[in-house]
Amino acid sequence: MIATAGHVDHGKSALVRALTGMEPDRWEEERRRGLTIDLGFAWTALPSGRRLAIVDVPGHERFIGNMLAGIGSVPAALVVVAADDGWSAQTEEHVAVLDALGVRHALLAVTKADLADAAPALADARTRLAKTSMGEVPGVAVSSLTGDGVPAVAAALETLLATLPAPDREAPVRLWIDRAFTIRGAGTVVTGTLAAGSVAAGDRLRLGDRDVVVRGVQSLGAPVERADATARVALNLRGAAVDELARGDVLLTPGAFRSTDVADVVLDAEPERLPAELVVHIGSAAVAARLRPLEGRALRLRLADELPLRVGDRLLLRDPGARRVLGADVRDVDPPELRRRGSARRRAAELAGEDGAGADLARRRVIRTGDFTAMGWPVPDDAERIGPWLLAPGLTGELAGRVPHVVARYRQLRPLEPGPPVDVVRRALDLPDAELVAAVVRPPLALREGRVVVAEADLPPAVQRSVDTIRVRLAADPFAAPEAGDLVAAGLGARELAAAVRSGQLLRIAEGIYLAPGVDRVARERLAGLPAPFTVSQARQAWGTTRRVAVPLMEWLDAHGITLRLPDSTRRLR
Ligand SMILES: Nc1nc2c(ncn2[C@@H]2O[C@H](COP(=O)(O)OP(=O)(O)OP(=O)(O)O)[C@@H](O)[C@H]2O)c(=O)[nH]1
Ligand SMILES: [Mg+2]
Repeated sequence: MIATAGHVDHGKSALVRALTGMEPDRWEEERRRGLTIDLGFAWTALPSGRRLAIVDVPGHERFIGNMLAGIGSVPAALVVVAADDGWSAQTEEHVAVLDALGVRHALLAVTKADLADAAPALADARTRLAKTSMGEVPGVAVSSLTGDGVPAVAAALETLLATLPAPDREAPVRLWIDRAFTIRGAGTVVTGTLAAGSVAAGDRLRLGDRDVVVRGVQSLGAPVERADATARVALNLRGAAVDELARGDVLLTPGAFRSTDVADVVLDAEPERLPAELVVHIGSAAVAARLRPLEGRALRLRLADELPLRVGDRLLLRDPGARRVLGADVRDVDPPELRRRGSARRRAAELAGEDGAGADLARRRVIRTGDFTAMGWPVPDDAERIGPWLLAPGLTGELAGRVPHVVARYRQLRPLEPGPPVDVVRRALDLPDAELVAAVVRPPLALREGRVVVAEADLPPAVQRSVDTIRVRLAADPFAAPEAGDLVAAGLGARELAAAVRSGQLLRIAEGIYLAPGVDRVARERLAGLPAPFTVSQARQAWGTTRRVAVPLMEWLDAHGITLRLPDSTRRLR
């Protein structure tokens, strides 16, 4: 694929006609006025059999918007200069656009060689082009009127196409629509330049907030099963009416892109003076944006409409008033807010950094892998993956190191509980998903019954069985602490009981009195039903237990600040 560029009336359309035999000026008005207004599309087979599609753009300054929409996804340019007129205003403007877009492949055609000596225009244009992203560009003199030089242009195009980098056909599709129309019997059809990926009938694509289905694909005027980049494609769509579609809309591989209305970019060169607003061009889209200069070449763009931008995208920023264009690279499509003093400068320094995906992931700490790749980042080799999550390298180790402190602090504040609930730990570590907590809990900590507990003493099976039996009984009757004889009979000596307490399964109220963790809540609930103050005896009755348990439990509740002992030894809840 190639797109024309050049000043009005310099013979772009005539050359396209001479090369392809097709009429790029589709509109009656264009043909009547001899002026291209909108984009034209033509194609041909070159002598080698290789097929070439051409997007023909208008040269008139009034139609620069159409020119930008046509050039947006095309990797190479056919720069046209008329021998009798030479380098002109829109040659300059179009070449500035190509330069800002970073187009690296181009052919220069000096037309109307039948009217004037082409050599001076050729030499001058090549010198000027050499200073742009296109560098040393081959040049051919041609007359579309006589046909002289047309085969040389075709041969030069052949050579140029052979040097284009191979497009990534595995890439997700982002097809910028340049036309939408209906065909009787087929329905809605859109066209665009497929710069990467491939499209086939039956594909489901995303259009704004809905899905559409590709019913059929055409490329270069003929139906195809599948079109691979780079290609001109026409897609017959199900799920969208033509009046809901316009140039600048975009069809996307579902889930592969995220839309954003803010992006941090880096300009090619430090700008002298920037307007407060300009127009952002990408693909066939043009969206107004407000600028926030950060520092140096870094800017933040706030878009009037969302665009499915990716890191690494090339943007053309246009100041329509000054007829000036700037090229910019997208460096972040989900940038952090800049609230603190000096944060704009720090951000600019981050954006200038070259370490890309790794640095970005380090800043984000944790993100869904799909969201990270949808922003355009490759997954760094050393990133950690947990389920759908991507973690910055080394983060799990750092978090695992923090968990013991979180648990210790929680147990200090709530000594009656075996350990913090998982969600408490999740929040303390600022993680988005409880699943991630499990990955950073390391021995002697363990997850038990939705909490992070100290599991240093995983009990021997026989002891665990005895403890389980006691816990079952305590679940039925929370204040029925086992008798000393029962404990001995169950094989639970001082060592085993201490281990059960450490593992968070039993609570030691006093010498020989063991209850289940959480008993403090039940005890308090029952006491809340008593008129205050109450006696130990009333508490004992409320708990349905004996003095052997009630007296030490009452003191334990005093000691843990749940009850308050009054001078006459009655209590009330704190
Ligand atoms: N003598 C001569 N005339 C040419 C040649 N190429 C184009 N023309 C004439 O120049 C005029 C403009 O040609 P177009 O091909 O329409 O120019 P364009 O660059 O497409 O113009 P816009 O699309 O409006 O920017 C027409 O009248 C053509 O017939 C050529 O090689 N020799
Ligand atoms: Mg034209």
